Amino acid sequence: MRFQQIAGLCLAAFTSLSAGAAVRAEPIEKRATSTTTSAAASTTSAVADSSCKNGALTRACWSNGYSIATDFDQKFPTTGNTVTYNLELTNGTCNPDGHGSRLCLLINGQYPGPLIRATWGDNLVINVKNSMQDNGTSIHWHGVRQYHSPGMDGVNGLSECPLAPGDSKTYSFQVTQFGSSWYHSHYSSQYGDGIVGPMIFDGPASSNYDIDLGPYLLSDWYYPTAFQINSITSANLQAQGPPPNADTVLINGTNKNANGGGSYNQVTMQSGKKYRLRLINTSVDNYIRVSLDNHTMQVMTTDFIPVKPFTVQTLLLGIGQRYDVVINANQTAGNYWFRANTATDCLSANNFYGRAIWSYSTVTAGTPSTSEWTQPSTCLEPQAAAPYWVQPVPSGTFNTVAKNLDVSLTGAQVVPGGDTITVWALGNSSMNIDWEKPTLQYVMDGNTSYAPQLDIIPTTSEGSWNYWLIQQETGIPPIPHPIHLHGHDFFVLGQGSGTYSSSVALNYATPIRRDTATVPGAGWLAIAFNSNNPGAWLMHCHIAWHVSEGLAVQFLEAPSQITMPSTSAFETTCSNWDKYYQTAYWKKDDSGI
Ligand SMILES: *[C@@H]1O[C@H](CO)[C@@H](O)[C@H](O)[C@H]1NC(C)=O
Ligand SMILES: *[C@@H]1O[C@H](CO)[C@@H](O)[C@H](O)[C@H]1NC(C)=O
Ligand SMILES: *[C@@H]1O[C@H](CO)[C@@H](O)[C@H](O)[C@H]1NC(C)=O
Ligand SMILES: *[C@@H]1O[C@H](CO)[C@@H](O)[C@H](O)[C@H]1NC(C)=O
Ligand SMILES: *[C@@H]1O[C@H](CO)[C@@H](O)[C@H](O)[C@H]1NC(C)=O
Ligand SMILES: *[C@@H]1O[C@H](CO)[C@@H](O)[C@H](O)[C@H]1NC(C)=O
Ligand SMILES: *[C@@H]1O[C@H](CO)[C@@H](O)[C@H](O)[C@H]1NC(C)=O
Ligand SMILES: *[C@@H]1O[C@H](CO)[C@@H](O)[C@H](O)[C@H]1NC(C)=O
Ligand SMILES: [Cu+2]
Repeated sequence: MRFQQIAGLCLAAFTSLSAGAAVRAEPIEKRATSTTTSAAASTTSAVADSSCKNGALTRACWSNGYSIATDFDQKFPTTGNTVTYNLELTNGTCNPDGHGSRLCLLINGQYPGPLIRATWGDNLVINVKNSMQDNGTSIHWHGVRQYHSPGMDGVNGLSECPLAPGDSKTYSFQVTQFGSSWYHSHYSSQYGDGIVGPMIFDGPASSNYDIDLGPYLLSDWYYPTAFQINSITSANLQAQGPPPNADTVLINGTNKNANGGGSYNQVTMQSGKKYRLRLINTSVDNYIRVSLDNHTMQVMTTDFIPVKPFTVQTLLLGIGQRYDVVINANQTAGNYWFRANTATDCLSANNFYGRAIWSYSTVTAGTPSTSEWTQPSTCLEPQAAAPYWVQPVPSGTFNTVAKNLDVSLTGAQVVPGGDTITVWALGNSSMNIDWEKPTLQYVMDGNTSYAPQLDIIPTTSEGSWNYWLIQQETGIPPIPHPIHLHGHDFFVLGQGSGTYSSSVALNYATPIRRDTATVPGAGWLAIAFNSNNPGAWLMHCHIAWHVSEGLAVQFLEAPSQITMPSTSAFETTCSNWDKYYQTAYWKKDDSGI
């Protein structure tokens, strides 16, 4: 019976919430034991409603046989609803912290860009118009799997040609995941100048909460433009010097500057309520550690992956990483600082920070006098982040089949101008994308003679596992790198400092699963992912300066099985781009991504 199944499923989700150790392979109906246990284990005193609809006390439920226990790689709803957004990119100005107006690349006239929100299973249609005078663009939907739609990944040089000024593209894809993320330009370091915005896909959650506060974008911010900083960074790298420091950290797009201008983001809490906050790191260079004075945060996701809820005082975010947290407004009514500190232990500079004010509704909002939680001193992501459902990786094989991708500084040439400059490399080679000839063009042509600087690596065959050891070479600055993979999540089998040794115990049984993870400075990261999504997928360091300097590879997965984008739309974008680029004022001067 349909109703029974839904109810059973949702109760099962509660049971596993309380037990905290669901094994997904087991039929979930069997795990439903008793309503009483489930209700008692939920985070408030009210009882779950009998039909187990998604609600404040039943966030693990969804609908029609889908819940937090669904393996969304295998199964996701198809709602038949289409949600449409129009994004127009323009060249304007912004002044997010009151320091002064600067050039800013805006979306629909604003920075950060508008929220894109859809429901699990919807079709998203996003019409992007490039109304900038002097830059191409392509928009990437960070963390979106793009199952059967690799032509919508928005990476110029892989999935498409850049959109020329005046041109438009319709991105459309089905939402097969749920949670919080962001979208951003993948055209050189362009997103550092403003082309970023948040995304929410509504679905079930592994923690209960009363109120969804929505996205909380955290970003480093510079007074010069990203294109200016990028060229200084590139020059500094020749002498192995650090990039320029950021000037501030923006919380939800705002902060006060050093002279007191600008304004703090303000949040009002009602005593006794639980708030869901979606922390999204949209930085270009800096690791940020966030905390709310006197309040702990219950973490429920890592990127798009629901995790067994765990509680922290502070949370470290690498670029591109997201954590959804629940904050319980159960402290003395007052004003509290929300802090976004740069993480000096991750070699991020310490001369700037972001602040916001969180106030209880019963007090007058004002400057807090609260003290911060003790700040950790190690640059490590939370290790308690076990996925909500256990998904083991075949064990024991890593040391025999894993291949190396070394992170190094090399003297390769990236600039088309012919200068030989020092750049970052992944796997001995620095990426240099060809905007005019994206990887999917090779696939359409059936041409396997890939230019070597595209750094194309074939994946293992469909259904089998890929194991990679990403090792930072010794003798170069010990900078941590947030590594992001497109088209997949990966399993983090291990992370450590120094040189990886085969005697290290890796975690195959309950690995953290996410789409962005850190190679510690002078350390290593061991990852695995399953070939289950034909396409051309970028894997890169999300520090904008590093990917601009080539720290990337691309995996070409099952080229013969790729669902291709419409040939005519693809070719029109490319021919418009070719026409524009012949007379373009600015030319490509980095990896292109
Ligand atoms: C933005 O406008 C400035 C000033 O007119 C111009 O120099 C710059 O090239 C423009 N940038 C883009 C991306 O259109
Ligand atoms: C993009 O525009 C900026 C100015 O806004 C300029 O500095 C940069 O060189 C341009 N880059 C490309 C590759 O068009
Ligand atoms: C973030 O800013 C947006 C736009 O100003 C606002 O609507 C939203 O409430 C803010 N979010 C929080 C959590 O303060
Ligand atoms: C964002 O990530 C970067 C680099 O990974 C990091 O330096 C920065 O502190 C992070 N920001 C936040 C707010 O966590
Ligand atoms: C916050 O916590 C500190 C340390 O436990 C305590 O001394 C202080 O009174 C608390 N502040 C408020 C406003 O509750
Ligand atoms: C407040 O809520 C947190 C998180 O749910 C909990 O760990 C803590 O014990 C609570 N504190 C009080 C004073 O109720
Ligand atoms: C990189 O070079 C090293 C040393 O020459 C070699 O052992 C390794 O296999 C190379 N890696 C790749 C991915 O080509
Ligand atoms: C394959 O691509 C390479 C690199 O762009 C090009 O030089 C070659 O002519 C192409 N081969 C065919 C058969 O199209
Ligand atoms: Cu990096």
